[in-house]
Amino acid sequence: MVLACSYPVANANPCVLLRSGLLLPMELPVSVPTVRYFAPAISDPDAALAGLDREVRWNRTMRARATASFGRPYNYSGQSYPAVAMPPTVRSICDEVASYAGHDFNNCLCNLYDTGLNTMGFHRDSYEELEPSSWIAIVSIGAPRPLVFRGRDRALRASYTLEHGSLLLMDRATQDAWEHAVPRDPRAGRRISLTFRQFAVAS
Ligand SMILES: O=C(O)CCC(=O)C(=O)O
Repeated sequence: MVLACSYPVANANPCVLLRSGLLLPMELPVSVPTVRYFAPAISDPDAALAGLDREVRWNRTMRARATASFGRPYNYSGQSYPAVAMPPTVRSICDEVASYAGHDFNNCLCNLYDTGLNTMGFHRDSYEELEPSSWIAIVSIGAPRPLVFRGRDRALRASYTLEHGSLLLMDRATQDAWEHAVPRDPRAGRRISLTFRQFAVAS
């Protein structure tokens, strides 16, 4: 069973840690999610946190965590979020992420995890309305939290600790083969994630 994957430098020498303690290079036939992890990625994550705290008004309808959506309208988890222009901090993070992804994004869903008791359950992100070759980008600000992936057969697991100022890119193949979640972690502190998506223009 895969316990963790690590990308010490983005895309370089990725390896997986097996329960036996063996660290295997990725060239061996072990299945891991097709993600790219960059840490650090955001130039000033402390300033980003202060900016988000000033500029974001949180929707607290959901029990698991607070949310906010910017950019084009978005229907998410039973909620309809109207079009709202990206505030300056979100816009500037979006521009930084675009330089990693190689394309712009037209929606950002922000999640506020006040404590480690706030979670996101296992799910797959839909590409139905997204540009098929676009990335889904997760920026993390604040306390580190693991993002756990589980394969369709539920046997394979992989986990990435998302650090303050990090960026994780997922593609369509990731969503086809894996579910992901942010599990409960009572020791974790406050965290904000920003998930950027590129919706197809006509959608
Ligand atoms: O908060 C996170 O890092 C997870 C975000 C996520 O899974 C999503 O927006 O689909």
